[in-house]
Amino acid sequence: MMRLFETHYIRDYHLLEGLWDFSVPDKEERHKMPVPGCWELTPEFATYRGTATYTKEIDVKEDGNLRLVFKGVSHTADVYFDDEFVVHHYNAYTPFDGIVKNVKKGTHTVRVEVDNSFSEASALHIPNDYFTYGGIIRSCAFEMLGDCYIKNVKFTPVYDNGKWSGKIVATVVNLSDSDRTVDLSVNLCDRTTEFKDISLKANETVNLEATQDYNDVKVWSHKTPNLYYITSTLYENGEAVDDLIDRTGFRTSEVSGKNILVNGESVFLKGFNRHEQHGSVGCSLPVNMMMKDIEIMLDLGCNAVRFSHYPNDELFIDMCDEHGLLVWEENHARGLYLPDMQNPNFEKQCEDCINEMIEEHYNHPSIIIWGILNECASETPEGREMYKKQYEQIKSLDKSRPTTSATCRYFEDICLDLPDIASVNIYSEWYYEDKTVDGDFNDTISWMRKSGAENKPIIMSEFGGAALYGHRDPAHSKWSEERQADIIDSCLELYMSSPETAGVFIWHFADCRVTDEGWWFTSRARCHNNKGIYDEYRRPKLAAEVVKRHFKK
Ligand code: ADA
Repeated sequence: MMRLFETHYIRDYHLLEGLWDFSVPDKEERHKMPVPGCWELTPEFATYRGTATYTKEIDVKEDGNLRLVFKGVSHTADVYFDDEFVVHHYNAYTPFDGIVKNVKKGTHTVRVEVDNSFSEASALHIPNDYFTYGGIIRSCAFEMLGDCYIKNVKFTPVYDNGKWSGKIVATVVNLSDSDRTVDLSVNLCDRTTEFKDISLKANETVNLEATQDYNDVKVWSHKTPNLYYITSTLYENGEAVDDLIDRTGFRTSEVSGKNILVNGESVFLKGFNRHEQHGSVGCSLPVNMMMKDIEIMLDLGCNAVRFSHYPNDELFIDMCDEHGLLVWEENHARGLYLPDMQNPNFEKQCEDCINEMIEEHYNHPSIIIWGILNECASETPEGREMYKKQYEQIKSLDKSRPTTSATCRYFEDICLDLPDIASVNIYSEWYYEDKTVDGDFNDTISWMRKSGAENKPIIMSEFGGAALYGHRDPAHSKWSEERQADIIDSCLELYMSSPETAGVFIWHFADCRVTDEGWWFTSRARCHNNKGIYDEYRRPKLAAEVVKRHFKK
């Protein structure tokens, strides 16, 4: 399942989910591997890190151009069609596609060479405080296209003087070697926007732009998550040849002084950091498990969620759209020091990640904040240049959402002036035993207010402590559920009542598997980050009730 709704009625579209043939180098044996899925679920590959080959036969019913779409392959993919190379992609958490022209009717083979190993070639997936799984972890499909097709339609809602309008940017592609003339209609809400007589040269891609007024619009907000379909249809000689259906909402997201505004109203963000991971299925969650996470968050009184630390499966964003959870989505980078950021592949891999994230997730009303570079080298001049470049890149792609980055470079960060929102991760009473929640908070806020975040919203983007599920101790010792509940209680009590904060994101929703090497191995019991308010199977720890008490207040 790619999305929670039909995306095409005209385009011939086939999911590639199910069992694929799977093999690893130097082993004769072939396996069947579920797609989407992580190979770590198969006992033989529970700890396998390296390359693997996935193959699947497909039946093409008519001659045409074929498009392969992958929502996530962890972490590097080389895709072949009948042994011919189609596309290379890096990053487990962003989608990509590849086109094979003039495919003949009949049986063909799709092969994906997958690699999840760590090396200099991979600047973002490194041994880290979460696990880089292996496999085709998200949905994939093939589509049959005619000569021209609709690549993307992006909608930006605008609210001005009591009226809604919107900007439409549509991308149309001519795959053929001859010039073409097509028409495009984009239907949204009560209006159809027509683009007539679009001239496409051979193999040309064009962007079309229009603004449109909309009447009788029901706004999207976390309280009223009203959604609308954007139905785009492409015509050639009067005949409908392609379509693309997406979903959006009418809402604005901005900052004003120390506040975050959704549709002009100040909102205090209450939520969790969430890794896309589950004890039973790794990083490839089926719809029911994603939905359970949403239900738990809503039950606790959350109105927001931060995707730590990478773009999520779009199915989960669809659910956030439907249930009114406000989303902070960020590019993929966690805890990188300057030498990590100086990896020759780092800048390009970040740039690709931002492009793919914004291009693909642009229309989701739930996404109200774009984030970058969690806990990276924001204390260095070289790091600052990279932060700056990434914020600029985001603004060049989308001016309709504020930006942020979560820092832990206390008293040293030199990047707080760059984003629209300043965010800080503090682990008072956990890593810093000598610091009280109060003292730590006051010092941190007054430093931020003097260092670039004078008059902008501040989000407490991470805080918490570890507890081993089921470990109860009347003495409230560290690693007990009681101690974790105490830390969460004092943090929420203070952060949620302070006029200085615009939101809180608890670290974190559920325990997650981490890399079992180096520092992660020695500091993370069970090779898990145990600061989840739930364990990796979503069993609640004592702190869940504490969160609910504060969030529902
Ligand atoms: C950091 C980081 C998280 C996690 C957390 C922790 O703040 O952003 O990914 O590693 O620390 O548990 O220490």
